[in-house]
Parts: sequence; C-alpha cells; structure tokens
Amino acid sequence: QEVAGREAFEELIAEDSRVEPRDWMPADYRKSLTRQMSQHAHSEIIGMQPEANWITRAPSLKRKSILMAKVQDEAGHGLYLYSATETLGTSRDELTDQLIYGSAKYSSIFNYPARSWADMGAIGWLVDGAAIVNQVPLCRASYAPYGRAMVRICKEESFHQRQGWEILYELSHGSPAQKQMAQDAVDRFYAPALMMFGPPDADSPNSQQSMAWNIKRFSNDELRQRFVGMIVEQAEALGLTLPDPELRFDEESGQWIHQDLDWDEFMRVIKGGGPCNAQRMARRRDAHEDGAWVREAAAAYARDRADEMDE
Ligand code: FAQ
Repeated sequence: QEVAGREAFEELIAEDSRVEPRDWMPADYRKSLTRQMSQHAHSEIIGMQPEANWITRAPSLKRKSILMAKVQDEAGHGLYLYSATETLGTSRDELTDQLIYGSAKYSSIFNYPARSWADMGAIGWLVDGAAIVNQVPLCRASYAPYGRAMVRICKEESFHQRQGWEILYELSHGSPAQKQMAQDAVDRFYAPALMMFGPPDADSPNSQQSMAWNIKRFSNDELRQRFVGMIVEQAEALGLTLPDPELRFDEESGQWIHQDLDWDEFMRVIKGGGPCNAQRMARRRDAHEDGAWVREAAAAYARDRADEMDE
C-alpha cells in the first residue's frame, strides 16, 4: 500500500497537482509542511503584538478602527493556518505548546519594536508587502489546505499593505517632523523586512527539498530581489528614501543588487536574542494562560451539547 501511495504522491507532484489531507504523503513532507505552516501561524499570532501596541494611541477614531480590523485579520490568518496545519495531524494545542513552552520559530520581523505611529505605516508597507511577495506563490503550494488558506490571506494582506502605504504617504506629505518620523520608520524596518525572506540560498537548508515538493516555488533570494525591485518605485512615490546606498538595478544580470544584510543579527533574532523576543513570548504566554477559562468553558459547553445530542 505504501508503494502505491508513494507512486501516487510522486505523480501528483510531477503533474503539479495538489495533495489533500487524506492522500498518502511521505513522513518528511508532512513534517516539513507542519514546520513551515505552524511557524507561519505563530508569526501571524505574534505579529499582532507590535500593532496592537498602537491601537490605543492611533491618531484618530478612523485610524483606530482600521488598525483594530487589521490586527483582527492577523488573528484570523493565524486561525486558518492552525486549522490547515491540524489537517496534517498535529493539534492546535500541541502547536501552541511548541511555541509557548518549546522553541518553535516565528518570523524574525516581529521581534523589533514599534516605536512610533509611523511604524504602523512601515509595517503595513514593508512587512505586509514582503509577506505578499512571499505568500502569493504559496497559493500554489502542493498541499491544498495551505494553498487555499493563502488565497484569502493574500487578499487581506493587500489591503494591509495599502493602509500602511497610505499612513506613510500622509506623514511624508505632512510637516517636516512627520516626514522625518516616516523616514525613520522606513530606515529601521527596511533591513529586517528583507530578512523576512530567510537566509541566503546557500545557507537555506530547507529550500531545495521544499522546491522539489512544490511547496516553495522560488528561492529566498529570488523573492527578496523581487521585493526590493517592487519597493524602489513605491518609495519614490512616497517621497522617502530606502536606506541602502548599494541599491541598484544591474542591467547585465537583470537583477536588483542590495546591500549585504547582517546575517549574524538575523541568527541572533531567530534564536531568541532580538530586541523584543522575551517581551513577545511573555505576552503570548500570559494571554494564553489568562484565556484558560475561556477554553475550559468552551470545552464544557461542547461536551454538554454532545450529551444533549446523544439523549
Ligand atoms: N524568521 O531553510 P530556510 C506575516 C528559519 S509574514 C524566523 O530558508 P524555509 C504577515 C527557517 O524556519 C511572516 N525564522 O527555511 C503579517 C528555518 O528554521 P527551521 C510569516 C526564519 O522554511 C504581517 C531556518 O531559518 N510568513 O506573518 C526566517 O525553507 C504583519 C532556515 O531557513 C511566513 O512564515 C525568518 N524570517 O524558508 C502578520 C511565510 N527565515 O524551520 C502580522 C511562510 C528563515 O529549519 C503583521 N514561510 N527562518 O528550524 C516561508 O515561506 C518559509 O518558511 C521562509 C523560510 C521563507 C520564511
């Protein structure tokens, strides 16, 4: 049976079709997807914190309600992704424990502080912008529940990116102090946003196999390049500069060249040593523990309903 399953799986991948939860799949494929999808879910959930930090201080009621809606969208993305990951056989409780009490990863970017209102703009424009470039190809990921979740998530991320752009546009066309605030936010988020795409291809242990399985469609460096090329003109339209003196389009190779990134900093951040790792994890742990009574009440309610149905 395993031989037939493996053959069917290999055929699906060769045809660029999709794998559904009940299909046979190699243990390594399941494991690697669980790894990537759960990290992605954790990123959405932890990613709520830098922006939630600004909800009470948004400069107007309208901006407050937009920001609240955005943060709620991130919660929704986390929930779709946990549900999609559960179809691979690991429960959401277990995945959450791996984050809170274990050493599961989440995106490096959310370990940087959101210091000013302009950071809400930079996060929307650069962080959601990078997320879209990375995630649009994932809509075609070979694991069907992941691809389906990505379609909806990408639509919402596009709205997020526009709201970030609009915040920066307003600030960069405001007073000199506001423009400076926008520039400062872009200066701080540019390099960490480029690091979201992961280590350089030569140091990316998972890429090759993920691409062979049609999970990833492009390498980390290819997507990073695409992103830089996309934001150059957008920065000009915003009237802001990207803090990268080496940024240029190389006609010969047809590629965007950007400055070297500080990969030691990246490794430090993903190992827990970034500016906000401890704070983000403590906040997440407290929220989870404070919410225990809600989970208990929901489980008791579900049990009662099931008993009623049995009667
Ligand atoms: N941060 O071999 P690779 C969002 C890890 S967007 C932390 O290249 P892979 C939206 C990697 O896991 C952010 N760790 O790995 C939002 C691996 O460790 P492992 C989330 C990173 O998987 C906006 C090791 O380094 N998006 O949330 C990072 O082939 C605003 C070696 O790396 C996704 O997760 C990093 N930046 O490629 C929310 C997208 N980069 O697992 C709120 C889906 C690498 O072996 C507010 N994920 N690592 O222990 C992916 O596309 C891929 O997993 C990559 C990494 C590209 C992130």
